[in-house]
Amino acid sequence: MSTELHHLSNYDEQSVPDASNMCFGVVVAEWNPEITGALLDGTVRTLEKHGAIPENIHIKTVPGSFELIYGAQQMTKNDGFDAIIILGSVIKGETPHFDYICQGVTYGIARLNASQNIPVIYGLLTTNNLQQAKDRSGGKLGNKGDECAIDAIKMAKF
Ligand code: RBF
Repeated sequence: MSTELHHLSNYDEQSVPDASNMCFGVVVAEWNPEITGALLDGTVRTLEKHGAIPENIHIKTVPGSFELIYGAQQMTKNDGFDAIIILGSVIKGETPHFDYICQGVTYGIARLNASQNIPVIYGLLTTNNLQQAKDRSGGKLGNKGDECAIDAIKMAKF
């Protein structure tokens, strides 16, 4: 669920499996680095909080959110990963690019989930402005990166 009131870092810790034997791939977009860096911090911190060891968290960057599809697809070829997380931030501008990029990434990641054997967790912030992105990357609504880490652990266990 993603509503304005949903706090992204609140979850039931008891419901989260132990991640100490799990291996994760994380693909991060370089656009809006202040936001995606904060998403990555939240993701790594939360994976480690639940037992993941740093050597088992493999991070790659891609130029922009559209490239998250290719980055994630390449990671699905690695049998060693239990889950993959994509992290990006698309902020609405004055051209229709926002809609095209958001739809493209959403469709691309959905396709990977339906066609590959590794869950790909969707950590794409799609916001109308920078403040909304800050609110969801460690601000007043928590950190989408925390949520993605929890979802990745749960889906790895699934
Ligand atoms: N990538 C992002 O991750 N976030 C953005 O907000 C974003 N805005 C873009 C706006 C325009 C007008 C263009 C042309 C690209 C934008 N991109 C953005 C980059 C896009 O995801 C991709 O890296 C490039 O289009 C190259 O394939």
